[in-house]
Amino acid sequence: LTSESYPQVHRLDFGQVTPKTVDFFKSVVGDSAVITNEDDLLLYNEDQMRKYRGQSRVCVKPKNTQQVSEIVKYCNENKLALVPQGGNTGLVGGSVPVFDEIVLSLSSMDKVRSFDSTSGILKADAGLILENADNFLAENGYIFPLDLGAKGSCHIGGNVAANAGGLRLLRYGSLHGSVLGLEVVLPDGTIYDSMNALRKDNTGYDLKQLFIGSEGTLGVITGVSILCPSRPKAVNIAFLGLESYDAVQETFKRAKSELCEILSAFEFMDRQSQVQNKRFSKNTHPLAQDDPDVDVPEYPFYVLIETSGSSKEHDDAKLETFLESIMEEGIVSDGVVSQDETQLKALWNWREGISEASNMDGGVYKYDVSLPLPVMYDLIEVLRVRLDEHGLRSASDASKPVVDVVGYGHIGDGNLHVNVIVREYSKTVEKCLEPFVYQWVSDHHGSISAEHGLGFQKKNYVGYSKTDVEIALMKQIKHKFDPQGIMNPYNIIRPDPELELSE
Ligand code: FAD
Ligand code: 2HG
Ligand code: ZN
Repeated sequence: LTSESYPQVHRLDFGQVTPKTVDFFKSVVGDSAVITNEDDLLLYNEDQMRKYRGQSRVCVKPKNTQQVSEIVKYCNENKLALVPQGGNTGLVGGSVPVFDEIVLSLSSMDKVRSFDSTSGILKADAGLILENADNFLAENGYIFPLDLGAKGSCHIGGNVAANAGGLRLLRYGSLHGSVLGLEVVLPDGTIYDSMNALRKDNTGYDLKQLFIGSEGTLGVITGVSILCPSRPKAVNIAFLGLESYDAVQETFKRAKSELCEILSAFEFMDRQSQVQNKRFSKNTHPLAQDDPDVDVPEYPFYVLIETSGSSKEHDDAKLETFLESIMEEGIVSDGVVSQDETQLKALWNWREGISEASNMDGGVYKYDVSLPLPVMYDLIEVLRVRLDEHGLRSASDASKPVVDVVGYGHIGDGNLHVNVIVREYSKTVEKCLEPFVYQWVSDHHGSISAEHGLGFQKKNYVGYSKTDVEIALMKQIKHKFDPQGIMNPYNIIRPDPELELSE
């Protein structure tokens, strides 16, 4: 079997799903939790960018860890490949099958297991939707230490599997710090359980860390135990317009020193990202509220700063002093500050909407990179020039495949999102971008994946960010956990030579 979508990749030697397989799954999870209808399967076969599509013939939705274990054990014994799937919001083609891998969806495991309101430790099923987790915590005066635009669909288990970064990382750090324990079904069906959630436990290797960011290749995460901070009582947002990327960097430096402990997010967006957002949004641009004739003001860069603290008067005064000083000094040209909860949400929605707006013209090539701040935005400019030199880019000429390149991201984390908006996916554009982007990032001492992972998209390019020694160790770990290679087999790294994919 050769996938229609990926003619250069060949199916590895796994077993086929048969009526017997389906019967076994039904005997474990019940008839209604096994999906075999082609139309219904599309939801699980295709990613949300409509860029990656597999041909799975079965999706199984276990309701508890024991059922996951029985399913996975059976798959291992019969050498059947499978893809663990959360909310299917991943952006690197890792959450959907490449060929006919079985989809193991965690969506029926969505309960809070326990919450300790003294320590702030939440224990929950992996399939709990991030927004539901955060709403539950809000009722208890706590906050989930991760937030991202896909919160309404993504699962906390998917977040852990992807080691998602998101909008709160600047304040609360990465999941490698806040996840205290995991429950994972290993590829042979064994249940690994470290849900006891101790903040301190130096008894040997910290095994749970291996699963954070493993993208479904080492096991199925079924439970998450996570340390949640108290919910800040006072939150403010300032949305600013700036004349240059240098001014963005200077504002970040000043925000760190002058807002200090109340700074909780620092996001940047270029003008092209705002134009794209405006094309698909009914809302007025945050800095065009007084002039409805203006779609997007002329500033080349925009910044969203969030402060979070415990005292509104204190935070308001601090933010005001900071904004006055950077505006008086001409570092920032324009800005608004949220006046209430509704405005605050609207400003975040504006920032979070860029990802989806970039995919509204027909397709998008997304690159998610870490780079030293001084050269970060150069990548966007270099790509625009490159696409122009190849005659591929025009916002107005529909015969050109590329509409534009937009840049935005988590400046506070050194993380740039490059979205190359296309009218349709095309090999010509892809070849112009890859491996050029990865080489450029490597030459500038960055990482080819800051927060979205490698998935299927970048599995062949890991060498641009990891050494041979690191890759060899990763392969050994994969082999140790999953000797048959059944778990998400076409993701993250190429398998060992005897399983090598042909180019
Ligand atoms: P999926 O997409 O279903 O899966 C992601 C990967 O994890 C796959 O490899 C899958 O096999 C594996 N997986 C899923 N669940 C499990 C499990 N239980 N056990 C083992 N493996 C599993 N990412 C960021 O880092 N920061 C952002 O700010 C951000 N914003 C986003 C905004 C939008 C609008 C969208 C669409 C995506 C965004 N993402 C962001 C991408 C991000 O990785 C995901 O949204 C999220 O973390 C994935 O969770 P999910 O449940 O949808 O996982
Ligand atoms: C964000 O920060 C997400 O909005 C998505 O990580 C980025 O779509 C993207 O490229
Ligand atoms: Zn991001």
